[in-house]
Amino acid sequence: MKEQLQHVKKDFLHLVAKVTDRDALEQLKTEFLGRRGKLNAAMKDMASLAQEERKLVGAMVNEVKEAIETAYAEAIEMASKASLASKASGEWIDVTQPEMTSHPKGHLHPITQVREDLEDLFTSMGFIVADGPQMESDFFNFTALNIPPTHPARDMQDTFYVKGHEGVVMRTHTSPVQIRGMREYGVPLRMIVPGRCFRNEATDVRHEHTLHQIEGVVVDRGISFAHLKGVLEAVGKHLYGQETKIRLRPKFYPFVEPGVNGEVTCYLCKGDGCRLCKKSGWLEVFGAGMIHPNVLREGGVDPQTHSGFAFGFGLMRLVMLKYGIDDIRLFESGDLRFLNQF
Ligand code: FA5
Repeated sequence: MKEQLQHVKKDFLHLVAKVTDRDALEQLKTEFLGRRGKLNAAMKDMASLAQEERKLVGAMVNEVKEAIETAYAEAIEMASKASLASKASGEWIDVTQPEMTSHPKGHLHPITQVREDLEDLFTSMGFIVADGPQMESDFFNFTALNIPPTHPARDMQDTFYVKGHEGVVMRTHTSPVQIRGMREYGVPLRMIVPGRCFRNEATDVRHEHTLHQIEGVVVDRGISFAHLKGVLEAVGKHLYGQETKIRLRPKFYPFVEPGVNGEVTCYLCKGDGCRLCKKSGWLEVFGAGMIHPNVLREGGVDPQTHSGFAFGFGLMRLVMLKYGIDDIRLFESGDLRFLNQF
């Protein structure tokens, strides 16, 4: 049997040296190593050998198999190189052709740049970045946020309704994800939600029908208004410099209690009053407040044991303030004269 095995190896090495075509090489390998191949045929009496002898023959079988596989791999590599070389010999390069002009690289939209910068800031404070649907149910966008169908607060955020889909709207704010986030991740929760929103508005220099917001939500035991102020101050300083102060004044939002309107000291006049801040020294950038108990309940959180705050930044207005952009409609205009400045 040992002799037979040596023959198999010798035969293969002899034949493989003559073949240069990949298909023929594969066929040859099957002829030798396949189930009905020559190697298996040479091993057919192995079962009848004594144990010691079987061990020796087994080792030889492995050695023959390895030698065949190595020779096969080398032959395949040579066949591939040869086929590439023959292909290349049929091609040519015109060295007199002018150099290909490189394609100009694009860059991130200013809204994306500021959004990513804020995502970094919030994740460094332990927040997760979550997402929610832009086509939202009327329930999550309004009703679950304490704005039932007959509530006058619905008029403040008129939206687009989806034809043929009763009870579906284009979301007017990122606040529905407050509830979705609590349901999905439970408590304690530290989350921001950047995203597109839509409002049925007459557009002007400060209003767009498609706008970007960043929602922030923190829910845990013992969360207070002081925590909210601390986080908002950190954002204000990050965006507009260390000397920035924030001011919170009462404002009604049905889904928070108490609710506030948040302003930062004008970065242009440092609070003295100028054209940008309409002489007030303050710039309005967000809505915020302590999450209403009804909203916590909708999120599956017990208001007896947990409390939380939420805020919503108008991302476009933040970017306008940062770069001194005076017309919000430029963002979605696709005008390269505007975009190339960032
Ligand atoms: C809200 O949308 C609340 N969901 C914010 C909030 C979240 C309050 C959590 C309390 C707790 P408001 O309608 O004020 O609030 O909008 C928030 C910000 O979105 C505004 O300050 C403004 O910067 C921006 N915004 C609103 N409407 C438009 C619009 N048509 N175009 C551009 N930005 C807008």
